[in-house]
Amino acid sequence: MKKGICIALTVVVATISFAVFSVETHAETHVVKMLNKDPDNKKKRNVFIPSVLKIKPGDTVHFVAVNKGHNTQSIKGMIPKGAKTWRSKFSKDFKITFDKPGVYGYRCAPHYVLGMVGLIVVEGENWKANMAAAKKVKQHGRAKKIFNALWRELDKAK
Ligand SMILES: [Cu+2]
Repeated sequence: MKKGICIALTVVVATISFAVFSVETHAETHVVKMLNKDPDNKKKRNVFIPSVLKIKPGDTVHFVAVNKGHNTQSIKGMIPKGAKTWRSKFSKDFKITFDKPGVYGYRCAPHYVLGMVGLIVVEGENWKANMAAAKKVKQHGRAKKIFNALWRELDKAK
C-alpha cells in the first residue's frame, strides 16, 4: 500500500514538474529598450533596441523605459487583422503578449517623425499575410527612411 502511494506521488510530482517546465520553455519574454541614444551608434537618437524582433506566438515583449519621454503604440494598418492595438503611457515600462502571427509596426508617439519606430514579427502560420499591407502604409518624416531599413533587415533575417 505504501509503495503504491509512493509511486502515485512520484507520478504526480513528475507531471507537475513537466508541466511547469513546458510552460517555462514555451513562452519567452523579450526586452525592447526605449532609448535616447543607440549605445552602439551615438548618432542614432530616439531608438527602440532591437528595432526588429522575431518572436513566437504566446511570447511577451517587455518595453523597458530606460530613458524618459518615450512610449510604444501600434500603427494603424500595420498589425494583422483582428490583432489588438496597444498604446503605452509615456516614460513607463509596458508588457504585451502576442498571440496572432503576423507583422506588427509600432512607434513612439513624440519621436515618430524622428524615426523612432520598430517591427515585431510573430512567427507562425501565414505570418507574412499582412506584410504587403503594412509596407503600403504611408510613413512621414524620418520614419519612412527607418521603416525602409527595417524591412530590409527583416528580409535579411529570413
Ligand atoms: Cu521616443
